[in-house]
Amino acid sequence: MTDYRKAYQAFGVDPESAFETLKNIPVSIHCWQGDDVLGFDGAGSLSGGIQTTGNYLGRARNFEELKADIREAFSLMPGKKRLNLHASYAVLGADKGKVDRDGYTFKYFIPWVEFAKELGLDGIDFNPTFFAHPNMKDGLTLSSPQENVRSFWVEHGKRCMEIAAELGKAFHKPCLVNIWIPDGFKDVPADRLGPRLRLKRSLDEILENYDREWVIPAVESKVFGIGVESYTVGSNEFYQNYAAQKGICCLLDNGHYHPLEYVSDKIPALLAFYDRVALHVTRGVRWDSDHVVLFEDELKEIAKEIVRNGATDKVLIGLDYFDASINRIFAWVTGQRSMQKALLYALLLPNEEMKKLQDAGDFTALMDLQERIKTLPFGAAWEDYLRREGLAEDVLARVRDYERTVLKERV
Ligand code: RNT
Ligand code: ZN
Repeated sequence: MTDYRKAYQAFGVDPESAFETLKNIPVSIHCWQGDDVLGFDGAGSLSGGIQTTGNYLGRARNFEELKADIREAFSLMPGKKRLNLHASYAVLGADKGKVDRDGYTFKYFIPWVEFAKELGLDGIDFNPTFFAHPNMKDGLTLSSPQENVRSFWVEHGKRCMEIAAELGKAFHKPCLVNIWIPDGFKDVPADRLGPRLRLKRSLDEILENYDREWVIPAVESKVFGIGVESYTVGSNEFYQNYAAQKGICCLLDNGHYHPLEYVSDKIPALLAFYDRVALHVTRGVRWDSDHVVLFEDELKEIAKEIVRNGATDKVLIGLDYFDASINRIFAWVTGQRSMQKALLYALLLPNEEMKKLQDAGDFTALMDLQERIKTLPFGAAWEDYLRREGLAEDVLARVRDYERTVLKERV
């Protein structure tokens, strides 16, 4: 028995069962880290208050390149993986330019299903793409006062619900459909209620008739975006009330709140009311900057709330970051590994013991325990987990190799 196990066992923690649990927690990995969120359906640049910065070599420019990069990145990621797709990644083939987002069907995603099956993934999650498209008018989509604009996006939402049902069936696992819209205003609005009532109506229409067995709808709120600083239609209160009333899911993106609000605290608040909570795990630096997820304090707190509330099957974990200033494969893998690390860290805590101390009001002993476990040999446990997954810590060497042989050719 290696030493790290003894160290954990002294605190009543069994690393073996932690590894076993971790292996079975799915993490949904976003496809959009590979190509700076551009997709395949014609958007030349991003819009809607989100931004990818940097110009690192090797951006995936098409389906084949993105598949190759996903294959490489996923081969370096431990644990159970799902793929998170945006509608803008439809593989349109000869229909490109002929069919718009309100006409997308499952057939444009069959190549993704085949690919995900080839990689042995747990399933695919899905997102309608309400940005980077000429039909965003005055920055609005589902909340637009122009009926032709609003109904175009409602149709897009409906198509996505239909596609998601097929994706769920294809893997026999429900597909999370996350609705995020960029709608908002740069400056002081004259009407804050009207757009929200229109958004409510649009969502009602999208959700009129979806497959409850295979689709899990979620709504993602936001506090503000670049260029839409003054008002966001889909705010936290709006979506939380909407989700509660409709019996759907809230998706919490930890870049979407005031910097002093913590998603780690919101998870248990929602678990008191909802069967499921979905996450976009990201790292905001001063704003919703979507930096690569790192093994930091708030990530650990988020993981603790998932693990110690017995919520590993209630919290649907998805990743959402995009960095174009460093090697994109490295960014992808580092973020996913950080999530896995945080989950392992949380699984290796004497959670029951700590709860008991809290309930007994022994905050002195609790502080003592919380501080002592911080210096346990976590690195050795992590390495052992990686080894069991057939992996090692040396991501950089592999990534550099791929950069030399594949990414550098993309000019
Ligand atoms: C934007 C939201 C949204 C997007 C992705 C691409 O602020 O976080 O989830 O990042 O859908
Ligand atoms: Zn997000």
